[in-house]
Amino acid sequence: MKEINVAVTGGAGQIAYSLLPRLVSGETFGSDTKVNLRLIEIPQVVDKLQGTIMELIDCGFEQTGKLIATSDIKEGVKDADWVLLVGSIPRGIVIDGKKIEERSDLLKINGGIFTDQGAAIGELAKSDAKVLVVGNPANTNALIGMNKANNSSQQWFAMTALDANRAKAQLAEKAGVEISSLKNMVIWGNHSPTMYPDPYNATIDGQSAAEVINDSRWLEDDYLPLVQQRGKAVIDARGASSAASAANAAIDTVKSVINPTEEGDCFSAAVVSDGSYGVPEGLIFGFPLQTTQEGKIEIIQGIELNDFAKAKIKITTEELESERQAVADLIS
Ligand code: NAX
Repeated sequence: MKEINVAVTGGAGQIAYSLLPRLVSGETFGSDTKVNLRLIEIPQVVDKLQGTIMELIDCGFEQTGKLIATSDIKEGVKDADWVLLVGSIPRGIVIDGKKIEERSDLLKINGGIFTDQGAAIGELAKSDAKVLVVGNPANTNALIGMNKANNSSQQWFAMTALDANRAKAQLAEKAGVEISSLKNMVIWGNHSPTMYPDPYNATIDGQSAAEVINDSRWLEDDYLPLVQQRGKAVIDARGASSAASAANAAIDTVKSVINPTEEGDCFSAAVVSDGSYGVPEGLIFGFPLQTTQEGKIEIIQGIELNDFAKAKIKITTEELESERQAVADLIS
């Protein structure tokens, strides 16, 4: 069997609980690959991971390799092929008597975490390591981590696959078609309520989803907020944020990166902008991506954007620019 090393931060959190079994079951990396898993947590929580490890052993998957729990990020990411940065400090937490509600404060606090993690990954993870940031604010955490890693042969992604899955599901329901009919779902920009889920370029059985649905009022006034606010709707209904669907989206992203993209389809994730579609260079931005037969990740070019799309992409770009500004001292 082949062997790979996968590091996961936030290993005791609720997303990790759904994610970890699927990483070591053969489903994600293939039945011919043994997965050595390093679970990383803050020191106050790291002991709890022993329980998680017991459960993973009790699953009895033959693809499960060595299982380690640590609060030392360097030990966790050493020789990692994949690093899934799931852990972060949530909005609303009280630190030094102050409730953290402002996005700018959240950016700074998490920025501190992602500088150390980025530096350790750049130095110690494999030279071709792939890094997926799930912890929010995901795009800007990835920006900080990637800059601190300063290792251009590694590749950083921020997760927008959950948004893409939500966006597909809503279109499929409205059009009354199977979810498998939906292709080319692009989430442009930030993983935040400014994201632009693109119904014009998404296709239903090869035809523009917007044309099939043929209801621009619904698409522009109802559909966008439905997708953009879906995370909040789950919290309101469940009393906790999306976990199983977030874990599923992380698995989808890993699979999309390691397997060639089907002809006529794309996958959604945020990667560093090279200036494509006029997006300022260096931002971690949600683009349409494909994995080539040779395993290269490319931003798909030539997608047409109508005026509505351009206006929405401008808003999410401006938000990411202002986030970059807020953490300028962490990425210089
Ligand atoms: P939980 O609060 O259940 O778990 C987070 C875990 O991270 C905790 O166990 C905590 O101890 C750990 N942690 C904090 N700082 C750490 C550090 N420096 N090193 C290692 N571990 C650390 O949150 P959960 O529901 O699992 O969500 C995790 C993150 O995903 C949150 O930031 C959340 O906002 C984000 N999400 C991102 C999504 C996306 O699509 N990109 C969707 C789902 C989710 O909201």
